[in-house]
Amino acid sequence: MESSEQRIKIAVQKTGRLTEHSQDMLERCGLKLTKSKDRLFCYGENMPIDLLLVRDDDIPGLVSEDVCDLGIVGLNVVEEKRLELEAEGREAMFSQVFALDFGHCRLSLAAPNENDYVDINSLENKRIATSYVHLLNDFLKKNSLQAETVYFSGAVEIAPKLGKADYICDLVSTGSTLEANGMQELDVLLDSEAVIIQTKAKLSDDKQALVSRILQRLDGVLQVRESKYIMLHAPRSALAEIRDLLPGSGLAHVRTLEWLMWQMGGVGPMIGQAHHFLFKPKVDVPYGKKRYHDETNRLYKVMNKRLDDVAYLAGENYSIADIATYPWVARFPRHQVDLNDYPSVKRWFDTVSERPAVEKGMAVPFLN
Ligand code: PRT
Ligand code: ZN
Repeated sequence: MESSEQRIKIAVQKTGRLTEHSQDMLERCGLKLTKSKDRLFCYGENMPIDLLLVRDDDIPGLVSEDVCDLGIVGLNVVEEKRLELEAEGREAMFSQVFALDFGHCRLSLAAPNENDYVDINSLENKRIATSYVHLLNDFLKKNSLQAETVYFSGAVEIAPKLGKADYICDLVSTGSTLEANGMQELDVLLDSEAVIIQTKAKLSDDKQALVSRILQRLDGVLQVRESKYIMLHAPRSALAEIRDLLPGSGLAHVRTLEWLMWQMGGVGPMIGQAHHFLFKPKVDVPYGKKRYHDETNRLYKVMNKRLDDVAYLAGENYSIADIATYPWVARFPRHQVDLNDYPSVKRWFDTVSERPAVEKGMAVPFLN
């Protein structure tokens, strides 16, 4: 049997936002895991690799102190630890290997909706609540700003309400926590996602070979994920553009999916029925005509209201939600809607119609 020194130890979050993804990625690398009874470890059954299940904040330290060889943790935590060690005059004994494309969030400055923030200079002499003291101080120092950092270990968003701070500096992903607390995001200090870090301590040749193998497999898992986009029959060169159409995280992601689902559950099926009853029907069914014509108009009302406020369905950017909805709206004569009754839909329709790719797509002959 191998001694525990020959096994690779990877520190991963015990319970939290990164837990499931971290284990999932390692399992995709072919690692079969069993949890220990005390739930502090996962043993690799088919490879000499074990997971140490810990609080995310402890991960950079465990890797730095060579208790673990690798760690999976948010870049926000890694950078905070690196700056903390630096402040103590110590070097971080870990290096960041690569990003893992999950756990996306950003460390942002935010304030209650009524604020007089213009730019970062507005922070001068203000109080800022955060759990990320080192990252915030580093940002202030780099911008030659004087401000008071107020440490909060959690629930940073309530600091202004408690009168403890003017601004906050906290992680944001969808933005809904800020919204629910009547706050707005002002500036981004750091874009973060889960990363894998490796100890700087020298490993035995066997261990280093194993570490290299696992890193190589992780990289492979990431590439397979990318190739899923390519399976949409899109060339690799179009990847970035496709990602913009279906944003991978944050509020834009949620809104895009919401409006795409709205198209799939409402526009497609209901307007499809309207066409069935209204356009060259084989049998005249007044009930069906009225039911689906009314429903179509209701959907147009929803769409018009949305487009009163934003340029495109998902927000300020063109997305897959517009691409999915546009061809239905383009058949407005078939479902007997006058676009002039819905001015914002008309404005959106005209804008989208002018896109060269849309023109090209709509020029493909339509056969019914
Ligand atoms: O117990 P332990 O210390 O391990 O867990 P934890 O509570 O410190 O961490 P956890 O599980 O909340 O987050 C782990 C890591 O996930 C973080 O270090 C980030 O790298 C990443 N991550 C991604 C996030 C978020 N998104 C996130 N939205 N971490 C925290 N949040 C919080 C944020 O602090 C705020 O309170 O969620 C709220 C905002 O979310 P939205 O979606 O409303 O904007
Ligand atoms: Zn934590």
